[in-house]
Amino acid sequence: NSVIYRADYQAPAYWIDTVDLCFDLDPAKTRVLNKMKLRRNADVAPQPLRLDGEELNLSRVLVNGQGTSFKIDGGQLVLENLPEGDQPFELEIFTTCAPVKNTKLMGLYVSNDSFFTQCEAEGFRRITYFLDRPDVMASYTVTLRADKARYPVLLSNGNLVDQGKLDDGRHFARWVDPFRKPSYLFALVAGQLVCREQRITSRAGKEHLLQVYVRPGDLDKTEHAMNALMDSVAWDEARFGLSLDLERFMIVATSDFNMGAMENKGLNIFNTKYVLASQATATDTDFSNIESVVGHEYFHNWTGNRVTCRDWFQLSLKEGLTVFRDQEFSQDLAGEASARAVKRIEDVRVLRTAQFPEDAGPMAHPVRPDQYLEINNFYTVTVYEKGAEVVRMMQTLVGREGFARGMTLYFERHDGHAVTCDDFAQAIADANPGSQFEQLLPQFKRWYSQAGTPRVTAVTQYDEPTGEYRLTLSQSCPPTPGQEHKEPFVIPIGLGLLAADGSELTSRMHVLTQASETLTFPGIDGEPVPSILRGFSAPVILEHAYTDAQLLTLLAHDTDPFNRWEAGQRLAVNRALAFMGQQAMPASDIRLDQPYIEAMRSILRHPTLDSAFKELVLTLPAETYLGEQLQEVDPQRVHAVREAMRQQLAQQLQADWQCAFETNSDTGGYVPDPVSCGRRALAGMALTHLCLAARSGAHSAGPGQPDVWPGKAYQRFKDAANMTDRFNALSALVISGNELAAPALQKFHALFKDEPLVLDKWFALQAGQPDRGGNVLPAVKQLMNHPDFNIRNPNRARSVIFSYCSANPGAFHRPDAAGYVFWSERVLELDPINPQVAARLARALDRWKKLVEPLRSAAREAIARVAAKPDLSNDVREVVTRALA
Ligand code: DPP
Ligand code: ZN
Repeated sequence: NSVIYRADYQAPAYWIDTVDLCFDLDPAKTRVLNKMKLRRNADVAPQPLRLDGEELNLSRVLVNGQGTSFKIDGGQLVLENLPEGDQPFELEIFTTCAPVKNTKLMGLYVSNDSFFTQCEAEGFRRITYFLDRPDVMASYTVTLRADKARYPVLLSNGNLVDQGKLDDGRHFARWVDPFRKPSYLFALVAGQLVCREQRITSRAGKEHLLQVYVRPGDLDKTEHAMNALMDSVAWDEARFGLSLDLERFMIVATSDFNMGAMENKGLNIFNTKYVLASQATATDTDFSNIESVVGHEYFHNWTGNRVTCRDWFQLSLKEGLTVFRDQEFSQDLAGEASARAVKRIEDVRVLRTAQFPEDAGPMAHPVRPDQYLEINNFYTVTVYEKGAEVVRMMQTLVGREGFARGMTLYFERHDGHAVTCDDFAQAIADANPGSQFEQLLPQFKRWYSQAGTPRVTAVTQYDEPTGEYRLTLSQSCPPTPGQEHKEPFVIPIGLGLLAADGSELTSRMHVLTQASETLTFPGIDGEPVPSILRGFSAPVILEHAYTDAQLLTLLAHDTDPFNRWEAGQRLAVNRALAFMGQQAMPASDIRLDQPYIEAMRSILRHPTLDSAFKELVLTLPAETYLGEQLQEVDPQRVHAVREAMRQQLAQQLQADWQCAFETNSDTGGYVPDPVSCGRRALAGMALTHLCLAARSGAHSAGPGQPDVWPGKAYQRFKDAANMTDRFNALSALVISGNELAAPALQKFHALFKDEPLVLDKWFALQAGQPDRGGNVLPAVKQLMNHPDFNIRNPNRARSVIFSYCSANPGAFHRPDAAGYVFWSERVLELDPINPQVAARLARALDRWKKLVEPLRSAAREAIARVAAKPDLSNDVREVVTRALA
């Protein structure tokens, strides 16, 4: 239970070459016989064998068939009297475990009377004693034995080589994985499952069997996941020349899962949320998430499984790279440039609303962390999303082809091995000899070692007489825990200059490497408008004193869709900050200026822009993003200001919203393609604003007759042919606080009471609704008493508790501190059940030091209350200790 440091890495003292596992599956007492062939690692000084184990009952240990002495030390099984010399030896370990008692959902557990496993990062040690570390790669043979009626389907990694009947109604299946793998990629599944199958022939001419396993009754919701899987196989072959290396590739869905999904070799296990979809039960967002996650896990087969991590500090080696790959996959599937841009904007929004705060808070860590207490706490937006941005910058610097060459070299060098982030960057550099990237590699790698979000400040100067335009770019990076001083980063900065009329004068990619650099553009006729950090070419905060006029020009004309959207966001941020500065002004007095309103109107009315893009531009920056722009945050004030701005947009653009709704509300037969998704999103947004406008009452008799909209929304809610339209209509009623929200919610529950993923939405919508006089917390407490609530199910816990504590700042940060008390109680309640989920929840107060008083003191007190509990998990202890440091 102490801190682990990256610098302490040592190669394992033993290698495990083969593992033969035999399971007698029983919920209360599963017996595991583990026969391994081991040998000493000749490169390491002789030492006892120490095998990891957790919550196991050990009954027998044999070395080469003979009993042996052993001891248990700190949970580890320690063997001192092993055969001398380099000869391989056989080790046989017999243990039992209790899957039904496993509420942590790590190792072997039971969900809906089926068995599942989750071994990443360190769950395999909860199944048997092992060298549970990713650099120990072994060949696995797995035999599963279980009651045939209760567990008709028995799955593990690789190929099914044998199966048959046993006595007493039991049966068995034997699986052999043709690839060596680390223990974290082991998986087994046993239960009553059905599957959708698809046979495919790859580009390389090989036959493969693809299967998606779900509970009986869910088969009609697997088509989209299967399509995504087929698209993934084809994409990785086409884009990177990486083929499926298995005869059989399986996905299995479970409703009890800590993460989104897991890339176990040949046997991906998924949260049902990222598999099951039908137009009646899943939204467009669900469909698109399924595509990304199916792609993500499939792409891990190469980036993660064939080449894996040497140690867990290298997690971003596989995660950053694989997120980058799934982002590229989704962009390529989206097709058109405008749809790609929408995906890019969505990805950046996630980075800025979730990763930037992490990088500025107590849990800030480099993409390749240097230390951890609990590795589960480092499956973070920094390792994943910022890690993906680091890979993206590499591609930007060496070009798409240069990057593909680098990937090829990476696999040539490291296939079948456990390697480091340095190895990856080196392969990209070596595949591009003489490139700027190769020269800058040591400096570039600071992206792996330095935490914190760099700030790039741009200052411009225009010399009218000579026509010379100068752009000075300076970088700095604030201190983060344990890293006071930062060296300059390599920052690719996409640049463009627009003339005052919006036409593009020039564009280029500049690579900023110094603390400060000045670029000179000669012969510019009239002061241009700079478009900086196009495409969000680096994960930095860009500071530039844009004037409103410049932002309006960029919003109207920039050829770079990202910066076009960004200009709209900056206009909104500037206004929100100004309103927040006027402490005395009640939010109800907030009035948006006409130039801004007109700019939003012209986007909304634009004849050629995609609906999806319009929806992004018209969406105000998130409350957390606004909060990050402030020195000191009053989340309720932020909420009130943002809501007031939205109310203004609703009222001032009423006719335009109506037009947007009417032109986008009928998308015909349901297809989740980018164009129709965009239209549904904009229609939904329009409906919300129309219901908000109706709330004001001021226009109730006017020609637009806004008061008819809640009724229309209710009708649409009832008649909708797909979940996206239905849920958007329901949300419009809930968000606008209309009296029809209550009957609609009731009806929604009745319609979908047997659909757990839809019920999650129902819970989340209520826990995340805008606060009206402190009504949300009591509602959340009531939801927790609802018969459908179950804190042990992570999806359900997240839908209620996280939707309130992490996603509803205006309702959570109550001056009476009742939100914080609720939070601390839930963290403490969840910790003994499922420490990973508890630790995620614990992070809801990461940014407490930024809060205004009395919130700050109240939050600190709540964190201290959690920290005071003596037997906290490492997971929660690490989070709260860092928060208080
Ligand atoms: N399941 C997680 C992911 O795929 C951990 N590998 O990212
Ligand atoms: Zn992953």
